[in-house]
Amino acid sequence: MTVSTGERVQSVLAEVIREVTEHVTFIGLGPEAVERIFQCLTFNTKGGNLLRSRTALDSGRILNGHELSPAQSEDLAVLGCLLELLNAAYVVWDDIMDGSTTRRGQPCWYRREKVGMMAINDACLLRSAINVTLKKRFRKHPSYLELHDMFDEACLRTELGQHCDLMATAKLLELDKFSWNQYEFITAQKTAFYTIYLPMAIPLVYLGLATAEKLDKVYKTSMLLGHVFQARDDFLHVYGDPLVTGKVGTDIQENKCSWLSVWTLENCNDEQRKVFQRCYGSTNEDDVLKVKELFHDLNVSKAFLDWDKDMWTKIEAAVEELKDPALKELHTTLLSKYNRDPR
Ligand code: GPP
Ligand code: MG
Ligand code: MG
Ligand code: MG
Repeated sequence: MTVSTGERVQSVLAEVIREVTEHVTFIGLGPEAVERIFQCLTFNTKGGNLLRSRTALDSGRILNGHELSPAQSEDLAVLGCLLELLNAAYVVWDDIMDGSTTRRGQPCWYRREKVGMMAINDACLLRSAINVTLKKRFRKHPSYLELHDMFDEACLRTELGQHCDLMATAKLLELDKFSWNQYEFITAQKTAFYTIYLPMAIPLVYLGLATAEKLDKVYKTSMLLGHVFQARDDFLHVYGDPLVTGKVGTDIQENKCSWLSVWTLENCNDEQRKVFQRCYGSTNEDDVLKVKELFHDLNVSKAFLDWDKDMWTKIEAAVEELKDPALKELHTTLLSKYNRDPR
């Protein structure tokens, strides 16, 4: 019976979670506290699409000429799971910061009974679980230090992106400072680095195949795809069906520097700008409706879908230009994991 990448990652994730709970038991945590950590690790890594971990394992296979030893395959699945733990930590924190209510069709972790603000520490633990596993599994591996550095760098980048994202929420970044440059910085740091770049760069480093040139090529295409990935997320916050996305959007209320807000500010007339300035970033339902009406009047959704199509063509062209056959296949496989159509 063949096991799909998703199934493989899922079973390795269960093993990683078991090892982490074993480690905290060894430190001296009591059974109730250990059980609570187990619940937190399990709940917050469940129900997603495992895109990052599946990509890490598939990328490793492609880069190694479709042949991985059982140990390599296990290691790459573990490294993929560490990306899921990183994502889980950031999503738990992000939902608190964004005042979100649901995630993957369920109440956000911090909104669950007997969790509340304990979720902040839970997210710290989700992130620490990465280091526990790295040390346990990779301490003797030649790439250990570099892998450690990559996770550290990803944390810094993501937190810097989130910092700029939250500057808008806190209204420390005025609407007249919203720009495509600002938006591109946010998407590159808060999303592209850990979501797109790491799942391809980590297997390169783990397999000892990374060169500055290869990493640079992967970085450039990752920034493009990560930008589209985040822009689609912004689009779906307003135009997506929560039953499909699993989350109710709060970008308008939270004054986000999103694709839709930057485009609107660039394309509205003076009257419309006044409405936008008055209503954007407000939790009042009428204000939110006025912003949505404005999006409708400006046909923002069409502008977005046209932009998305153009970007996709640009990304395919960038992939086509890659000379290294393994890197090209790596990217083609990655693109096939994303829908051409964002809706
Ligand atoms: C996604 O932003 C970005 C993250 C999950 C990174 C969070 C970083 C921290 C340092 C906490 P988003 O708010 O657009 O995602 P979503 O729409 O899924 O809430
Ligand atoms: Mg956010
Ligand atoms: Mg959010
Ligand atoms: Mg979002």
